[in-house]
Amino acid sequence: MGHDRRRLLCALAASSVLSISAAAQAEECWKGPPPAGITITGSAWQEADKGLPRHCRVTANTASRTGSDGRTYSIAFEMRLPQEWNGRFLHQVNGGNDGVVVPALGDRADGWVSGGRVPLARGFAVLSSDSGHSGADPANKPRGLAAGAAFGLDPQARRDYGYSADMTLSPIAKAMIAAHYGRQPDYSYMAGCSNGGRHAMVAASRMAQSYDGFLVGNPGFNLPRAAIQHAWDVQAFHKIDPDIRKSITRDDGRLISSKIIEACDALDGVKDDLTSNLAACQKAFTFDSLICRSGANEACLSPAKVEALKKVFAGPRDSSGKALYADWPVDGGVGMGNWRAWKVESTVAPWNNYPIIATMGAASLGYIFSTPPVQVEGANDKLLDYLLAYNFDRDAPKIFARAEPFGESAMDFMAPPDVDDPKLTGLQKSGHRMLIYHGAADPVFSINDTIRWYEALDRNLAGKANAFTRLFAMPGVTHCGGGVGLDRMDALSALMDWVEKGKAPDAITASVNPANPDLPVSWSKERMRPLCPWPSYAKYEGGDPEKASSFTCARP
Ligand SMILES: [Ca+2]
Repeated sequence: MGHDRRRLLCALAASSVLSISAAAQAEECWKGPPPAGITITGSAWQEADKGLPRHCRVTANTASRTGSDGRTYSIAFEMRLPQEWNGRFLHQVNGGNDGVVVPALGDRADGWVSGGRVPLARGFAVLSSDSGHSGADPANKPRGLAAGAAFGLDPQARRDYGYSADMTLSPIAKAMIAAHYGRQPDYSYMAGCSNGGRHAMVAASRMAQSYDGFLVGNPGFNLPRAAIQHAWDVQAFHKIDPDIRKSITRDDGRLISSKIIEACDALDGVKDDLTSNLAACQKAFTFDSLICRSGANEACLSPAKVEALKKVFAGPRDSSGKALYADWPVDGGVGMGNWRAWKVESTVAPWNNYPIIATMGAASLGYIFSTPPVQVEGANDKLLDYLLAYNFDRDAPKIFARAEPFGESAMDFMAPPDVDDPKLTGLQKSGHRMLIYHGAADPVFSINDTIRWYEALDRNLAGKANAFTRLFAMPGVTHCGGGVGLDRMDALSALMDWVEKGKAPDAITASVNPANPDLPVSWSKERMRPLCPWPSYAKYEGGDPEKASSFTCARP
């Protein structure tokens, strides 16, 4: 005990020395000692630049330890504390396998869900972390493309990635805000997309009292189950062509999208290349309509391609027919945006390391989501081989398995604890709010899974879920943006109005990203649409079809 205490004091003294020497070269912005257990590794004023305000950037870490795999772990994080503070705290939760301290801006740099201005620029104090492991750990380098998932060999690193790092950092960030500004934040938010959406949804279940509002994008709340889909997809597409990149070509992707639009476009009242009435579209389109009829070989697909697509969209099952993840809806964005990148071919940085991004899922599935871990070799062909050999009877149950030293299964540490029977008791009691958005053409996390989760929640709450949790489907939009849809909005302000003014979001106005190469040339760059709370959709009522005011949120 005494020894540990001396070590802590030494560490504090060392960090003070560091602070003083840092002050000599750059203008020091962190005053006073760090909260207990925190090592400040840097602190400097960042002058206003590129739309960001003058702010104090503090880099730090906590919970340093040696893992059961002999590697060194800590939870590394940064806080950006604007000089002109708006009194709010935003905990930014990040995507992929984490492992990197993404700059604490509060949103992607383009501010796609915060009105084009990142929360830091709007005056929020922002926290971002690596969730307890470093993807750049040199010891993992020999694992190649699987290096970023190798932390799955350590039980605590798994737990930190799943939920524990967020729980550790939340009070620390609030204490640092109080120390820096002299008072606690008036309001606290958590926001992220993809795995970040998962972080926020898990936090809404495990620590609802810690945040007034949760902004949840394309949530991978069933991430281990969704990773099984990668194996399912790869096996289906491999049957079309062993070079999966050629299985569904770019032209095929465009054809699938245009045929779905053709079948479903008018179901929302207007032909505008948007299939907003998602429920009706499922009945109006069949993949069989894509099959080449006798003699035709253009603007159609081979029976083998259609079989594979039907299999992929039905979702993975074991040999007894039990669903292992979810099915997928058809929507006008399918085949466009980042759909092919996730399913069959990735060409855009940073994912172009992988032939398809699904192979990143292979490393996660083996190292992080299987118990005991499967040490998948990190060359592209090895990752593919693992997915091709994945056995849905033998391997899929490993996401539910517990075996010492892994006391929690992947579903235990990755999913909200009440995932299969959601009640969100803590969130409901706290009076806090959750706003979820999800691209209808997301190829990674099926919006059907999110819809089913939301409908189960609503049933459990006798139709009152929308009092504190709302889900907004984004027609045509793929994984966290892109596709044939409107993927720019200010969901953050919608959530703030709900939390701070009690004004529930009955619709969120979305606009287009003018740089999106997949948008039809006929669309006005000024096009706007309401995004509607599920189960309603944007129905055309008449007037200028480029204007949001020509639509209402209607029940199917
Ligand atoms: Ca339409």
